[in-house]
Order: sequence, then structure tokens, then C-alpha cells
Amino acid sequence: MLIALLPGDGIGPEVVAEAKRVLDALAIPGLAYEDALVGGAGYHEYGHPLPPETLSLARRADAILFGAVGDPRCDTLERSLRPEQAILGLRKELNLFSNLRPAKMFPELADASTLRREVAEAIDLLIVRELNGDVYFGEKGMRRTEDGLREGYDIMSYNEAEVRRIAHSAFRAARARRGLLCSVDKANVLETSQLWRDIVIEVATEYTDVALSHMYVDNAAMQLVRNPGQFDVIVTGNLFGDILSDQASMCVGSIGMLASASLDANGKGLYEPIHGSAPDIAGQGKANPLATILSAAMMLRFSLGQAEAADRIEAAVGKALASGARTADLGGTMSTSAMGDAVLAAL
Ligand code: GGG
Repeated sequence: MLIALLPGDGIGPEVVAEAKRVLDALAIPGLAYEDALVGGAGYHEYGHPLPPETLSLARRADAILFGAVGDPRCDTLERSLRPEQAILGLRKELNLFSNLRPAKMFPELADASTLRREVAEAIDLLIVRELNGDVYFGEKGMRRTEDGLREGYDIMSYNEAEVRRIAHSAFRAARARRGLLCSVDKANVLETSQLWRDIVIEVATEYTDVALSHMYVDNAAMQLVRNPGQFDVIVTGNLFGDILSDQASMCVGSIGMLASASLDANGKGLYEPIHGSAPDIAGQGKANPLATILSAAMMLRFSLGQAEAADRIEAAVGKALASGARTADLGGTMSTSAMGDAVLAAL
């Protein structure tokens, strides 16, 4: 089984290195690794954020462990060369349309949450974010209005096949959990959301064991901080999912805790922390590696058939937190590698 390691920019290499140490410690037979440059690192070396060698490795690999992309030195480049295009390109090229972002409260972290302890402790939800459509991939550009003003535009679009496949993904996930699915849209304003809602309702007829509800995205944002315990699985579009999952991360203590899996229709996946490259703390050993370590656990579970090893990692993260291990984002002083050590000790 080949794992592509794509650490990327900023804190990406630091957090991926800790996840690799944990994978190595598990000594799972038959795992091989190859790494490649991506994002700003790809641009600086090869002139492109997603160099052909990197894309070809990602295609060949059985799974991809990704760090983060984003580099302020690239801020003035044209959009197609910016680091973020690497992750968008990988998602599109590899058809990784289903992004699973679990947000579960580790009870030991309730004090780090922005919410009251009793509200925070009830959080165990999964955001299923569509990844291949929406305003991210619609036509975009800059034009002039009739009176000469510059006008930027990004077209938001979804076709019914795109909505149908993510709806199936979400219903299946809900079926394997507590059987509740909340579809989040803005159907009172957006045509894309009206289609989204129609298709989700149609797909629901195949999952009569799942209780479906609908919520406007503005209300969902409010409910996530008011009563997040009401949610089991949330399914939503690319942009709304991006925003809501960052919000959910603060409810469980830190964006440094949220892992993700981006899956195609056959279970091939890219696994990454939901956080970005955090250039302000890059190279200082301050980043929390737990989201990447937990992403590696998702990789073992979903793409590599190693559920037991995944359970071991998740249990070790819980144990490390219970022992008081805390990086700065969680209110502590531990370094990135010390947090890695704490997980290794708990394995
Ligand atoms: N590890 C996540 C990451 O690097 N995110 C940077 C990024 O540009 N993400 C785009 C998105 O997910 O919407």
C-alpha cells in the first residue's frame, strides 16, 4: 500500500512529520511512503503549486496524507499559481467529492471550548462537505461594469448529479451513526440551494431509516453554538461546509483538533487537517499535530482497511489529552514534537 505524503507549506511539514512518527510506531506491514512538493513549496521549486510529479504520485498512491497549503510570498501571484489551487486541483483531478469532517468533543478539552462545558460535552457530529462544485469551481473573473467599475464574480452552481452523490454519502454516514441528517442550505435565497433541497428530499426516499431535516445556513451557524448536541450528520455545499467546520472546530476546543477525509466514489482518499498553513507560527514548533494524527487514523480506517490501528491512534490521542498534553492552541506550552511524543507514549 503506497501512501503519498504531501506536507505542503507553513506548519504542514511539522504536523505531517508527527503523524508519520505515529504511523511508523504502529509498524503496519506493507505500508510504503513517497513524498512530493505541493502548494507554495511546489511553486517555488517547479513553478506550479501542483507539479505533474506530485499529481502523478497522488494518482498512483492508495491514500494521500496532506498537510496544508498557503504561503504569503505567493499572495501576488495570479490565482492559477497560488498554493490553494493545489488542494482544489487534487480534489477535482481525483474526484474527491465527499469531505468528512468529524467534530467530537474530547471530554478533557471541554475547558478549551468556546462553549459552556455542558453544551460542549454533547458535541459528536460529522460535517459532510461537498468538495467538487459550488462557487469554488464555477466560472469566475473580473470585468468592468457599464460605468467602469471593476466587478469580481464567482458563479455558484450545482448540478443534480453532484448533489445526488453527496446526499448518498451523507445518508450512508448518518445510517452508520445516530440516524439523523440535517441538510444545510440557503434555499430561501439561492437557486442552487433550491435544487440541493429538492434532490436531498428525493434521495431521502431510499433511506427511510434516517430522519432528515433542513436548516438555512445562517440558522445552522447559530445552532452550532447554541445547541450543537442536536446535530449528528450535517450535509452541505463546499463554501458553507468550509465555514461551518471552522466554526465547529472552536466548539470542540481548537481548529488544531479537526481531521478530515476527502473521498472518491471508491474509497480512495486524501486526508488532511482542516486547518491551513498558519504561516505566523510556521517553523516554531508551536503547531498542534493532533488534527493530522487523527487524519492519519481516518486514512487507516477508510482507505487502508486498518480499523484497529485507527482505534489505537484515536485512543492514544484521548490518553495524551487526559495526561494533560496541551499545545498553545489548547492553552498549554507543549511543542509540536512533544505532543507527538505524548501520543507515542500513549499508543
Ligand atoms: N489543510 C487544509 C488546507 O491546507 N487548507 C487550505 C485551503 O486553501 N483550503 C481550501 C478549502 O478547503 O476551502
